[in-house]
Amino acid sequence: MADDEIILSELDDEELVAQMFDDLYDGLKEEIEEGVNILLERGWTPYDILTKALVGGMTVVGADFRDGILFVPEVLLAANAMKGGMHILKPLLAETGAPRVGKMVIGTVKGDIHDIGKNLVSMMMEGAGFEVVDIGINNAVEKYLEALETEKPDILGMSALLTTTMPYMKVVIDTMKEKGIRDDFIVLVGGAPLNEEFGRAIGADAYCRDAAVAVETAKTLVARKHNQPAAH
Ligand code: B12
Repeated sequence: MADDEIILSELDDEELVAQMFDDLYDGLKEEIEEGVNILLERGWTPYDILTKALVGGMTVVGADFRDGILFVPEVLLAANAMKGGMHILKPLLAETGAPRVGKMVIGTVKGDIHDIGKNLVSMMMEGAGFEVVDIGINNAVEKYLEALETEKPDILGMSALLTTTMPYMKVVIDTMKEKGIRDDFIVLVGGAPLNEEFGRAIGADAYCRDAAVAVETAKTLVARKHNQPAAH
């Protein structure tokens, strides 16, 4: 091993990102953290590292999981390595010092434990100046309602990665309607199996395909909400 050990800092940017894809695939958390730090030292923006090195690598993992080449334990290791990298980037992304533009409560729906995408959205929203309250994974409707009541956010964000859990978003929205509070909040939904049509069908304000779109959509809808005369 010692002879052919790869020294990450000796690779050029392109080779390093390719190596990080491999390391993410192999679930090597320390190597991913080292790679992230090297790219930061080389002047890469946190956003580029996140999207080009980490999310890019996770896409490869996702494809092989889908095709039955990787299994849950390996994907868990990859997810853990990804989180190590995200942990370094989080404070840097949130560092923009932008004035608070709004508040969001975000959580993954009941029955679903996928949280990487949700965490990424949280990080990017914080970086754009939003205050984010993350209520975690596997949230029943009561948890969402409780958070809306205590936190009084502008936005509710829901994440689902499984076709079996995405219908639960409608349960949450329908319950909000029953309680007469649906229109008090902007509801954004996301997750790989969703699409715009689904978002419309369940009564969300918008489906966002990635974290960058989530930030843009949130800004637009919050500005619109604040410019509206108060509801009577
Ligand atoms: C990592 C992973 C896991 C990890 C999760 C670790 C973790 N802490 O999150 C583990 C191994 C635990 C796991 C478990 C399972 N998984 Co899984 N998993 C994945 C995988 C490979 C990657 C997901 C990911 O993190 N992507 C990277 C992030 C950045 O992307 P993202 O989540 O899509 O998020 C972006 C957007 O969607 C959007 N977004 C996301 N959420 C939100 C929310 C809001 C409000 C907004 C605005 C935007 C937004 O912005 C994000 C950032 O850009 C996907 C494959 C895939 N292609 O998605 C399968 C996948 C989702 N899993 C799948 C399956 C089947 C499972 C299991 C049932 C496997 C099993 N047999 O046990 C279990 C289910 C456990 C459960 N009850 O939840 C299937 C789902 C199939 C389906 N159609 O339902 C997939 C698609 C793989 C496949 N093709 O078979 N999984």
